[in-house]
Amino acid sequence: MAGRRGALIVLEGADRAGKSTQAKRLVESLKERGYQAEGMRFPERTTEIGRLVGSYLEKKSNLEDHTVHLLFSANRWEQVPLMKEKLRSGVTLVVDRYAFSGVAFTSSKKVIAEAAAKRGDFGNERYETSAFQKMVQKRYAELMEDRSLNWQVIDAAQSMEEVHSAIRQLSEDIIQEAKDQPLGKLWVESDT
Ligand code: ADP
Ligand code: FDM
Ligand code: MG
Repeated sequence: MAGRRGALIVLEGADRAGKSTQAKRLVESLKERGYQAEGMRFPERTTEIGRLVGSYLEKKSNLEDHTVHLLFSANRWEQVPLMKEKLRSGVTLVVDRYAFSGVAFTSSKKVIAEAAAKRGDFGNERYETSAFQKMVQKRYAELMEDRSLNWQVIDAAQSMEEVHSAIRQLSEDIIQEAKDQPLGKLWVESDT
């Protein structure tokens, strides 16, 4: 049956940009406006794979870099059947981080390992150092050069309300646009 699928809306950005706050508000306001919408996050720490990732992020365990990259990836793939089912049934998914975090964070590791180790932390989890976050931001900027990905950039330095209304407007537009598009092009075999 053609049409009426939900949109896949992914929020990406450096730590503390406001992604989790905005994802929650977006789901609430879309629902108030009569859309079917649900939130998701990655890593999804409640699955078996997610618990391994969570423990790594909390520095309770150490994992080899390729291994943890693939666990982040597996943690997304294990949700794909559910995501497709929801999108097909008309639910718009608001996702707090996705594969772009996978690329931006893993590819920052090689470059930054030494510099980051010398600097003070600004959070408790792995990757929460200013040097690392700076590198991640640079990687996001490089990823956004690929125009086919349909990125929309929102200035996260604005007030919560301003950011929210910008995201909501863009989301309503994309929900209309996505409605009649096939799901096929959202996932390809080469996705990380
Ligand atoms: P992220 O999920 O990107 O790491 P959060 O949504 O957890 O970011 O927000 C990080 C912190 O910044 C929280 O304390 C939140 O209340 C605050 N915050 C979020 N958005 C804004 C904003 N636009 N202006 C000021 N503070 C914000
Ligand atoms: N992260 C997240 C990765 O390194 N790779 C990934 O594929 C994903 C989805 O995990 F530091 C990192 C990004 C961030 C951490 O933190 C998750 P939050 O606060 O739960 O977003
Ligand atoms: Mg968050």
